[in-house]
Amino acid sequence: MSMTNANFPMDAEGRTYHVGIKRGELANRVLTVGDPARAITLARSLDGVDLENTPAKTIPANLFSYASHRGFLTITGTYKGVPVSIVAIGMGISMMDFFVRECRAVVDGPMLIIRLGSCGSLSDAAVGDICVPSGSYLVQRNYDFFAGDSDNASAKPYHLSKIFQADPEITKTLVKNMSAKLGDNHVWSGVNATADSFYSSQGRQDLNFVDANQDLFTELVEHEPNTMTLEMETFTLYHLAKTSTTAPLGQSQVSNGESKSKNSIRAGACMMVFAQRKTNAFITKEDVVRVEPLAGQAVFDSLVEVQL
Ligand code: DUR
Repeated sequence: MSMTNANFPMDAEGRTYHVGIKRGELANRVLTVGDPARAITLARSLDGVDLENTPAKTIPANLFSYASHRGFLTITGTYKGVPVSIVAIGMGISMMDFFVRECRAVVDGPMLIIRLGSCGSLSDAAVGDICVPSGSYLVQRNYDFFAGDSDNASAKPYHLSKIFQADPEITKTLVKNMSAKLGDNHVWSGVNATADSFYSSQGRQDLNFVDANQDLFTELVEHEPNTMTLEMETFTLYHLAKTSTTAPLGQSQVSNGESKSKNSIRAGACMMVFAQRKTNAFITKEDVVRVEPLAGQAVFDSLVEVQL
């Protein structure tokens, strides 16, 4: 595929460089996940799917879908009559950045984006429970600390950012709808920490590397006592929602000398606890199969309930 415009590459059809979608293929309301298999499972809850004749792991034939060459999968249909998309993005803050920016570029008007992911739990939330973070900060390896120079005596091995907030209405709606599907005692509120590694910056011990992360959990709780979850994407979603402008594509956000205050993206997130970091328990396949579709329906219910 040949691209034009090095600043924001698109092909002749108007497809973005990595997610590969073009105008008209994505709804204003988007559920994003990591795993493409999860996207396909959740697509079974969309309108008009012939469940009997659609084998598991197969994208329902009545829905639009596009798999990009960089591993993004987009599925678009309707839920309770309202247009929605599901986008699987893989893992990590870079993939979230590709997804949010490229989707924003091909959709007109305001957008609602909700992530349904998995996480490690630092609170009492058990494997299979759902956490709905009202905010997220970033845990970033301080690369300079590991340079081996002598001038890092006072530096910390991990940077902890400020907290960026989810959209409060989306968070509230998610908690309500998750509780309806899974029961109040399986739904948790608090703050998420997004890490730039599954390993070092999530406090996992790996003797093959110098990670200086033995005290990381204590530092996270000192930074934010409500720290509940660790994962790898949500901070970037909340951060980009907060910095989204209302300027149409190609128009400067500061065209009149003032930055626009109203954001065009409102975001929320929820995650299934896969790893209980205090007890070291890990989720079973049966629990994933049970929780995933219910959590997906709660997200779709929230996406269509909140006004654009
Ligand atoms: N994840 C974590 N940490 C965990 C469990 C799940 O980062 O302990 C999420 C984020 C990432 C993927 O997308 O799952 C890594 O397995």
